[in-house]
Formats: sequence, structure tokens, C-alpha cells
Amino acid sequence: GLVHVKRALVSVFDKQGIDVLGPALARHGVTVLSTGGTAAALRKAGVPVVDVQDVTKWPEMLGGRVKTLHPAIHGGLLANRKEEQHLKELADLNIEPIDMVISNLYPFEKTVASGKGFEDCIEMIDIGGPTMVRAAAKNCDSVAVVTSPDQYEAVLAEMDKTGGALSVATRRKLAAKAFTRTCEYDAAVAAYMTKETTPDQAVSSRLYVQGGALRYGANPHQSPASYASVLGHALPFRVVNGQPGYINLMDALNAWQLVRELNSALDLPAAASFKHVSPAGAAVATPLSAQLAKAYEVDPSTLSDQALAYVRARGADPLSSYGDFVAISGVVDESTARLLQFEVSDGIIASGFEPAALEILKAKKKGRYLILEGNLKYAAPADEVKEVFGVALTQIRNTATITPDLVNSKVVTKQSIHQEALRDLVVATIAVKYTQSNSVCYAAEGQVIGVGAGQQSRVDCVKLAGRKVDTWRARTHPKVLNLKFKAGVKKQARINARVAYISNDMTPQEKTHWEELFEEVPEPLTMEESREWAASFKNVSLSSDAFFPFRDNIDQAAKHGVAFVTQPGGSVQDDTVIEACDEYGMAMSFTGTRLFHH
Ligand code: 93A
Repeated sequence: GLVHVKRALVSVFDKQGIDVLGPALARHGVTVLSTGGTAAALRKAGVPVVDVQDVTKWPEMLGGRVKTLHPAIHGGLLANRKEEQHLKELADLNIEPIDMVISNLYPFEKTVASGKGFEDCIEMIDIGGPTMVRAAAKNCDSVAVVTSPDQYEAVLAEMDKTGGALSVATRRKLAAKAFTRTCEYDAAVAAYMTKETTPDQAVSSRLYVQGGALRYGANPHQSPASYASVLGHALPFRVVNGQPGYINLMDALNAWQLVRELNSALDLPAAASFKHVSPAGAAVATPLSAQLAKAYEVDPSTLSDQALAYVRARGADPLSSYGDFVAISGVVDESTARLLQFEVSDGIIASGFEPAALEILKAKKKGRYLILEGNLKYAAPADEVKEVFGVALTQIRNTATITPDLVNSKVVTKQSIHQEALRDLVVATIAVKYTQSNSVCYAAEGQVIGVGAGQQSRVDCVKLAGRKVDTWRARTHPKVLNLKFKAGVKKQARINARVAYISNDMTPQEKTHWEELFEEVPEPLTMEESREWAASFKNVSLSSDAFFPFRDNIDQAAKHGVAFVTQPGGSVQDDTVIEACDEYGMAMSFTGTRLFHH
């Protein structure tokens, strides 16, 4: 499988690293052929060079457009060394084989990006370079092809080890890189030419690099399924444990953005708990009252700030968070891992894991707990593409930045927004940015307390999430905190039973089963008691992903303790909606930024 490199053709636009590569080739006794500028650079580095013209016996033509496009070059590149006939033809025509091509192409993409005109861009379409690269790559069982200065070090290291040869495995890998590069190059040319000629018909120049296999798609019968990164961008995560599923990754990638944005907007550890590509909860670290700690079944003295953020994210709607995907803004510590140890959860994404935390998490789900390490340095492409039913939809990513200043920038009511409420409005607004639309989010104490996701009607979102807010508030009612469960009733069963108790709408049959969970059959929690209790929570914040079209949304919000509202504004009914807020003494701001998400 080893091929000794005897003749190499070096023709590079980017001359970087040539001063190391050239002398190294010479040391290995390689005959170096080269084109104009590259030959000059090599000679300057003291490398003996054969000019391509002396091989082709033909002058460089058309201002360089025809340099290496010649049978003396392409015959030498394409001859299969295992075919007697090929070698005989070379010998008859006096053509010597070429064992290696080192080439990088005219910088077409950079020229386009610099804003140069059509003719300048066209001149930068390399024809001879890709032709040599593709020829060498096709013939990779005989020829090595190097298409980037990044590859020089490894290639030279292998040649040093083998006395000037490269293995077949290396040559085939280099060929795959070479075809990826020419494919990317031509995609860029196609995109540019299409944009120039039919501006409303841009061609996507996206190429993907396989990341890995998914367990399956949205459903088990949708298999095989896989994920890939956009060429030129690494993946934003690394799989540390387990194998991701399709919905896992959708959750992880949304949740990871959400917690990073929360963390940078409020400078506090942030956490999110996702289900079906919407947050069930999200929070920043803020201290817990004794009541809320009891409702969440935690001892705050054992919790790090980060764990506190997750307790709050999970505590928003623990019924929904069963089997969640978790995101943590920082490096997961042991305190957070210990909490997660006993929660039913599908996976986690975070910027890192302390060793003790990783050990605990790896043991979950019989070793199958999905653990992803998010890459903090990852920069996503400016645009994103989604494919539905064979149609690719391209848009600029939603990079709207949500800050306390934004949610306070245009207050339209008599009331103004309190400092603490700015935090909660940021939490709610960043949450809706990553919630399936239509969506609204209620927040208090630095955490989500009710998300209304994926409804076709906005007021249904407000009502649905409002019911969650009422449940959240009732969970700290003394009657709920003092429910006497039998020993052995599991945590999720306790959570579900509390919600059933609070909802107070069980049929007699349901009730019989429910009562079996308790040592002492609880007295009902009356509507009156719930309402009275809820009345003590007045400072709830509400954010909406799009404008409120009618005042009914505000009427509904008022029933759930909302005092602060933020929304994009821009409805023909804005005045009526503002009037409604003023009637209830609520403060409302307009952000001017719609946040639909699908
Ligand atoms: O103008 S070309 O399309 N025609 C060619 O025959 C040709 N051969 C090599 N471009 C050609 N090249 C490219 O020239 C290489 O891909 C490389 O980017 C560049 C190196 O030119 P020089 O050695 O003169 O700096």
C-alpha cells in the first residue's frame, strides 16, 4: 500500500508553508515540478524546481489560464500504476508519472466576499487547479493529493517515518478531502453565478459533513437518520455518552442557545428543561424561599447556584419535565449531577462536566444517559436551512439579542417596570424565543412558571400557560405542602397527585385511585382557597412572541397575577391593549421584535 513519492507537482495560490514543504520534499529526493509563482517561491526557499513548461514543452498561455492543462501533466496523474497498458502508453509518449499534487485554488470565495465586480470574480475561477486535484484524487491508489497548508505537517510526518512514502489509507483520506474541497468550490461558483444572473433565485452553496447516526428520526420507523454539520463549521457539541435521537438533538440545540443567552443577558448560571422542542421550564439561579424549597422537595443548603437554576427550571412544570432534556450554562458540578441522579431525564447539554458529576450522569439510564458537551467557541453560520417535503427554506438565524434594556426600551403604560421584573421579562422573552409558536411565557423569581406553546390562537396560549401558573402557585399552599403520601410513592407519582389535587376535577373513580396514595385522605383544596392563596402572588411577568391582537389576552393575564408584560407591539388594537393594561394597573413594554420559532 505504500507509494514512494518520486515526482510531485506543486502549484499553490496560498504560498503559506511552502518554505517548509519544499525543502522537505527535496530532502526526500522528490523531483518538484511547479508553476510560475510557486516555482519562484520554491527557488527562493532553495528548492531545485522543474518548470511545468519544460515538462509540457508548451508555453503558459492566455495570461496563465492554460498552465497545467496538458496531457504531459494529466497523463502523469491519471495513469494507473497497476495497468501495464497505461504504463506502456506513458513510456511510448515520453510522459513520466507524477505521484503527488500539492495545490490550493485561486481564492474565488474571498474575491466574491471582497465585493469585486463580475469580471474579477470570474477570473478567480480556478480551472487548472481543480482539474489536477480531481485527477490526482481519482487516481488516489497511485497518487497523493494535498489541498490545504493544514495538511502539510501530517503528510511530511508520515513521509519522514516511511522514508518518503504515503500509505493507501492516507492517500484515500486525502482524496476525500480533495473532492470535498472541489465540490465546495464549485458550489460557491454556482451560488455566485445564480445570484448574479437571477438575484431572486439564490442557490444554496451548503455542504454537510456527516456528524453521526441518530437512534432514529422523529419516530422509530423513520430510520436510518443522521446529523451533520455545515461544511466549514465544526459541530457545536461533542457526544460524551449515549447516542442522540432526533428530538434529543432538536431539544439540545435549542436549549443550549437558550441557557447561553440567559446567562449572558443576566450574568447568572442558567438552566433549561426541554420537552418536545419547547422549554417546560428555564431559570437563572436565585435563592429559594423555604416554601418553594419544600414544594420542590429540595434542601437549598445542599445546592450550588447552578443546581438552584436547574431546580427552578425543572420545578416550573415538573409534570411536563418528566423525561426532559436538560441544558446548563456552565460546567456541571456534583451538586447538579446529584439532583439529576434521581430525576427521570433523557439527556443533558452543558459546556463541561466536573469528573464526579460526569461519573454520576454516566450511570443514569443503565449507562445510556445522553451527555453532550457544548462548544462555547462555536460560531453558527449566519443563515439556516430547513427542509420540509423536499423544499429547502433558508433564512437568516434569529440573532435578536434580548436584554433588560430591550424589554424596558419602550414602556407604553402609565405604570413602569420594576427592576426585578426586568429580569423576569428577560427570562420569559428568551424562553419564548426558543418555544414553538404561538407562545407566551409567564415568569417570576427569575424562573419560568408557565409556558404556553404551539397553539394556533394566542389567547389559548395565555390561558393554557395561565393554568400552569395557578398550579405552580398552589404548590406552595400549606394544604399541598402537607399532603401525607404513603411511603414508597415515587416522586413523579407525588408530583402528578399534587397537580390532580390542585386541579380539583377528579371523577369519583379517579379519586378512589388517587386516595390510595395517601396515609390520610386529604381535605379538598377549594377554589376559594386556591384563589385566595394565588392573590398573594402579584408580580408575575408575561412575554409574548408576537403582538396581542385583542385585549382578551390582558383580561386573561390579569387572572394569574400578571403585573408586567412585554410584547413586540404593532397590532391595530395596540391602543385597546394598552388601555386594558392601564385598567389593571399593569406595566407593558413594546420590544418591536417578533420572536416566532419553528
Ligand atoms: O488559470 S488556471 O485555471 N489554469 C491552469 O492551467 C492552472 N494550473 C494551476 N489555474 C491554474 N493553476 C492554479 O494556479 C493553481 O490551482 C494555483 O492556485 C495557482 C498557482 O499559480 P502560481 O504557481 O503561478 O502562483
